[in-house]
Amino acid sequence: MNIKKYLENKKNIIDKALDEYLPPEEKSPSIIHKAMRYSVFSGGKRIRPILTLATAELFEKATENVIKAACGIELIHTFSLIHDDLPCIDNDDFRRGKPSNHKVFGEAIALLAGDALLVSGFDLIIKNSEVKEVKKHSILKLIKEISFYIGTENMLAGQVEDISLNNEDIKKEDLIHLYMKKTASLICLAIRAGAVLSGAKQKQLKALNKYGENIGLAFQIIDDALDIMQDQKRDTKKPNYAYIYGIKESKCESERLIKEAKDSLNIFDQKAETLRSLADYLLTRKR
Ligand code: GRG
Repeated sequence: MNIKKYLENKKNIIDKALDEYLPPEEKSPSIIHKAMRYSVFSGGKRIRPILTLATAELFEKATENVIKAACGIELIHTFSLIHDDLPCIDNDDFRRGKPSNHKVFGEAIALLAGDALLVSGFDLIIKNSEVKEVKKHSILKLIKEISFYIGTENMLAGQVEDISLNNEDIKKEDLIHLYMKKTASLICLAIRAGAVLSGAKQKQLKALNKYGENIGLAFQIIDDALDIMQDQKRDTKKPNYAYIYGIKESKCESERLIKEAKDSLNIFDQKAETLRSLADYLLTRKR
């Protein structure tokens, strides 16, 4: 399959839907809607919502069945990036090569824009219950999962570890633990969302979870390698796999994880070809 075309096509669908779901900039209070839209439309790859759509396709479900939940997850992702860049956390002036939200709107509005995106993310997921074919109990299950995957046992825990640990004294197992929480959690959740809303069985959910954990971990290791290769001014104290173990080892480890991710899809046979291609694409991405 032509994965580049697939990604482009899905990204267009997601961008259009996000534009429709988010309040217009002019709507009062205009400044917050401007700040939300600034970060949502500043060049994100939409990997997470694409994974939700691709997982629904695995179960032969239409995009309409999951698009609101997929976009909700992208809003939650955007919220986490805005807060991550704040001076009190990572203090990053740039995101995706553009001034970060607080550099454009100031810290207070950036903080509130993040909060608003988190709330809007949940709101969109709840609105996914308006789709007739989707069972109401699967929406409840998904909301429960989201609170778990982004909460203090997962993504939030990862962020706490990220600001508490540094390259000098971190053990490999702790670094992997941090990445599972900080990055793999939300990626896993995006896949689970597609599966839960499509009525996946326990065995299928388990296999997809394994796929999600492995691509999520590989995603962060690749992200670290890209950071080392592309950002000379990065913070060298911040936990980074490629900084500690080198680019070659990062490549080997991410390839191993992607293979493991694809192997966990064996129960789906040929139906999982898109998810396998998406996993392979992560190894070749340049941003
Ligand atoms: C979840 C309640 C709650 C709080 C969030 C701030 C925070 C706590 C977490 C931040 C976690 C974080 C920034 C993880 C980094 C993950 C990562 C590799 C992001 C980049 O993902 P891409 O490349 O981004 O998919 P694009 O730019 O394509 O959207």
